[in-house]
Amino acid sequence: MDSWVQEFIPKGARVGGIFLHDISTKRRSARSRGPLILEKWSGQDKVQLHPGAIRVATTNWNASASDPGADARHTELENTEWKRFTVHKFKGSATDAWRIVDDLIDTLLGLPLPPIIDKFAGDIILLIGQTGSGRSNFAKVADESCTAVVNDKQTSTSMEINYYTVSCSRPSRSVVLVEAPGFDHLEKSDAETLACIAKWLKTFCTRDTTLAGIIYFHDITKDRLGASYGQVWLDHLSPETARHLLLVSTKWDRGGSSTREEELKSGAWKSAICRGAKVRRFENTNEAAWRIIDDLLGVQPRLDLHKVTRGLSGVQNKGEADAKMRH
Ligand SMILES: Nc1nc2c(ncn2[C@@H]2O[C@H](COP(=O)(O)OP(=O)(O)OP(=O)(O)O)[C@@H](O)[C@H]2O)c(=O)[nH]1
Ligand SMILES: [Mg+2]
Repeated sequence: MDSWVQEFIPKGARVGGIFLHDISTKRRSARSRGPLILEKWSGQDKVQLHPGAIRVATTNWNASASDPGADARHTELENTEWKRFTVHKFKGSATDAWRIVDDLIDTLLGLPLPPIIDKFAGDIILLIGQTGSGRSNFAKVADESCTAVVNDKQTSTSMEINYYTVSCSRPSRSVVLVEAPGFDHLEKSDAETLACIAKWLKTFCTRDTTLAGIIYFHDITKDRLGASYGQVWLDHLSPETARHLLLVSTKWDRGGSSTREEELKSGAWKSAICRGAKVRRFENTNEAAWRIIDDLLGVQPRLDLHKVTRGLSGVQNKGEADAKMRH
């Protein structure tokens, strides 16, 4: 089933399942747990069968015509193991078959379609960095009409991945900015954040999607650098990813200093720069935002999204290994 899904089912398709159970089977066996297995089955990260999208149908009623226990078995299973599912009796006619299929299709049509980003959606740029470093602000400055929400509070409320399509008219281009929860988040550990980015990219982007690049934001007014998995990720970047990485400092209008920028270049950012990452300042204007985006759009060939996903997933192990080395 897995390989069939891989080949024929497009990512994000709404998929339902019908589990058939022979009602003439008198003894309950592991087989009747099939719907539960179906519910847990996650085909190639593409198909997750929602309990509402599973129907159970009991079959072989003709063979059980003279068996008074068949109805009782059906009812018992319906009230116990199959409690979460809609259960039908399939008595062998085409009308019966279509009743079950139509019922399932009605449910499937009501399920929301997950957002799917493919190569036609535009170039993808990943926005990462400490919470509050100004990622939403960057998206909003690039395109005022985008859905990014700039947060002036001291606590971040962004727990999930958000993405915004931003466009610029002259010359015309549009990109998809993907904003992950920030590092150092009160509610989410950095390791969870990295795992969340990797899972999101894997689930919602098709295999042909490529990344134009990654922007790592840093608030230049911050007095101290903490140890974060973001830093571990920077230290272990592949040169291929580093070529598509911009280390962007923000909030210069609040009093940034070149000394601090130099300190970053010769310290925390050094290994990423040596591998090919570039340093930029964001001066909080629309032109500055598009200069940064255009910088990334100019780097060819595009990044393989799946290699980046693997890199992000690997950081957790490296972070833990580094922590052990320090102790
Ligand atoms: N003056 C100034 N303020 C900025 C700049 N960038 C961001 N800010 C402010 O910094 C605060 C946080 O900005 P956000 O864009 O919400 O930061 P974020 O990285 O998206 O934060 P979370 O998603 O909540 O983790 C807001 O009050 C912004 O107005 C900048 O370049 N200059
Ligand atoms: Mg934000």
